[in-house]
Amino acid sequence: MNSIDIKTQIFNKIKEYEHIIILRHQRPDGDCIGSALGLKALLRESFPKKKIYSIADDWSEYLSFLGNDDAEVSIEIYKKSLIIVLDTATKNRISNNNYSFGKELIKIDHHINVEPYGDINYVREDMPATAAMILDFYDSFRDELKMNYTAAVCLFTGVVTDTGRFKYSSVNSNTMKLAGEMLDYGIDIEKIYARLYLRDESSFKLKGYIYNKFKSTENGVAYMFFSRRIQKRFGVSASEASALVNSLDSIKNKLMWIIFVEQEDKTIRVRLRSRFVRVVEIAQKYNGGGHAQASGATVNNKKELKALLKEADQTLKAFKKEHQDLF
Ligand SMILES: [Mn+2]
Repeated sequence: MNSIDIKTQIFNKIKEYEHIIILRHQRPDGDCIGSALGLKALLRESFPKKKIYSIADDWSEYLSFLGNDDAEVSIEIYKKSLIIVLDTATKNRISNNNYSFGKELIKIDHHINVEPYGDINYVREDMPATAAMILDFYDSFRDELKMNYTAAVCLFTGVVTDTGRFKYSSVNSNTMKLAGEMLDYGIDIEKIYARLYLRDESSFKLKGYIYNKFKSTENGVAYMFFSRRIQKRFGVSASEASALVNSLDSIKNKLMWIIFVEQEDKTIRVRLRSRFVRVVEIAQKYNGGGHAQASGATVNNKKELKALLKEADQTLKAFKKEHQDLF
């Protein structure tokens, strides 16, 4: 089915239901909360009589400027609701265990479609952000949908965070045009960026440590391991340490960069990023997945960490051989 047909199908479902519950993934990022609260605001503005909720088990404090989730509702409500799950590749990552009580479920996502768990699955791997998909959805039905300030802040934030501020090749003119249009709703870019990109001093000290201490494999995978001890020494949480993955994103000849963060339970969370070369297949082998060039994984010990690193190195070696024009 082409995308306009799926979008029409989704829009018809939205019109049909009185209750709509919007869900997202665990450990939410800017695109996740931005697209969820953005869609909620868009639908509430457009259909004031409908009951539209966003309900989740966890939250990210730095994104609280986007608004709030709603309180949990009864299972009776779930049973008559349309559930829309955003930005979530697999069922087990949905930040709400009640999703299965919904009457129908729509998956809207831009991660690699390993698990089409919805009654309707609208998955666009070519889109840089779920928020960009919501903006495009709005664009398709703009005669009937009403944008407002809250939705604009949320959707703009979703696009900005998942595109690294419009930096990745999946950004196209439509992404830019629609994100740009959000400025007409009075959003303040300087404030949004201050919320998103200012870091505590401790993060900068740790960044300095990364610049000094990162290592490289033979074929140019830059990487860093953060033990619990280092996290304590710099006074940063595991998620703050993970957020520093892109500190390694602009080193010549290092087309892949990886941050390993030891968790409290001793497992090691892995964030893989790259220019040009795919990393998702590596992540999939280590309990992970995501996007072609931005993925997450988990390894259980140092031995698995080394195996993953070796695989990344070999992938990069093969890639470099085939694409000498890029160097
Ligand atoms: Mn996303």
